[in-house]
Amino acid sequence: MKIGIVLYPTFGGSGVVATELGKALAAKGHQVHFITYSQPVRLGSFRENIFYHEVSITDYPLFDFQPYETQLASKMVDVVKYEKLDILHVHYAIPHASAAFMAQQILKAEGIYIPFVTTLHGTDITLVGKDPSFEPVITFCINHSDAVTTVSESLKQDTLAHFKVSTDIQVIPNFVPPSPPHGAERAYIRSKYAQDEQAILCHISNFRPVKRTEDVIRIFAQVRAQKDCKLILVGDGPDRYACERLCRELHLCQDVIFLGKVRDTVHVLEIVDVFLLPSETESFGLAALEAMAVGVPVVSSNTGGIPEVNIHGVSGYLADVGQTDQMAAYVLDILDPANLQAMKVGALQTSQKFNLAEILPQYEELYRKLVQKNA
Ligand code: GMT
Repeated sequence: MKIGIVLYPTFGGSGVVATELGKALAAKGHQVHFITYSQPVRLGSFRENIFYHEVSITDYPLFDFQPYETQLASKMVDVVKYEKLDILHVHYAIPHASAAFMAQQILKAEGIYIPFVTTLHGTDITLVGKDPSFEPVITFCINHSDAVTTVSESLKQDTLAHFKVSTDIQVIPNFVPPSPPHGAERAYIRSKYAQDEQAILCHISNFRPVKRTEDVIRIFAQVRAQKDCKLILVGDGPDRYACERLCRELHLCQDVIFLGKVRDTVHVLEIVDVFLLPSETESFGLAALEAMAVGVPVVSSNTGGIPEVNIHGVSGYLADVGQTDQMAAYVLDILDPANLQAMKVGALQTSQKFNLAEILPQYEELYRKLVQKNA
């Protein structure tokens, strides 16, 4: 099939999933056309069957706000028409699904029918979507997509609760692609950040308030009081400065490493012992799954879709949002040499449910059904 994928090209989970999905489809022989405003972070170098179409944004002095949605819709029309795409898959409701609908209508007027799948990733529904000013557009887009998927059952229920949905929603969970282990290099890299006897805790996010990154520092402070350890923080965003300040206040600076944005987070995850995700809400928690997939247990909050990914007592532990004492106690429990190995195995095994090999055919099947229906 010839598949167009529309995504946010940044470090966010939705962009990561969309990019990895496209790469996996291309590896299976489908022709994949990414359509967005800059090269997706995880796209990597030249690969067979992958094409990238950049939406250029006009910098015209009349516009205070650039009409990205219109330019995106025009680009979709162009790519569908001239690359002869069979289907569009848009990640995130606004403005991708609304632009897809517009493109579909334009093409219909020219006698071309292009079905589009909308995948909801969470923030489009749980945060942005709750802003009533977006509600009519999001509801319309959901109900006029040829198919809608969510990345967790929890997000499906949230969508049904917040919008008047008249279409079926299929849950297709996120996945992690297999990654070759680093072996000997891993020990060398680890030695640059911690002594052998020190544990390494880790958190990866965009440091937005929903991630509760200051909780990460507070959990670490409590663990650090009982056990020699380091904390590696990956990512950047609005709450980073508050975290740096908190580290100074709590005299933790020598043990907390802020790496900033990192492209291949798997290499960081390979050297850590416990991953922390104390978010206010998460539709899925891709970062936690990525940690589990390299055998790193997770201590997280228990909201949204996280309990569908992190299984309490198996792949890590869950606690109520803000319960940093409880989370710190769980970290210490995992780091106990009597438990660590079993938890690592539990994390790895649990992650296998989200193997690429399990998830990819679900998208292919969905595309096939829609393409056949519209043939
Ligand atoms: O979490 C973010 O701020 C980024 C956001 C996004 O839209 O990329 O992540 C959402 O989608 C990810 C991929 O499906 C999920 O793993 C995250 O849980 C979800 N974030 C939230 O629901 C807050």
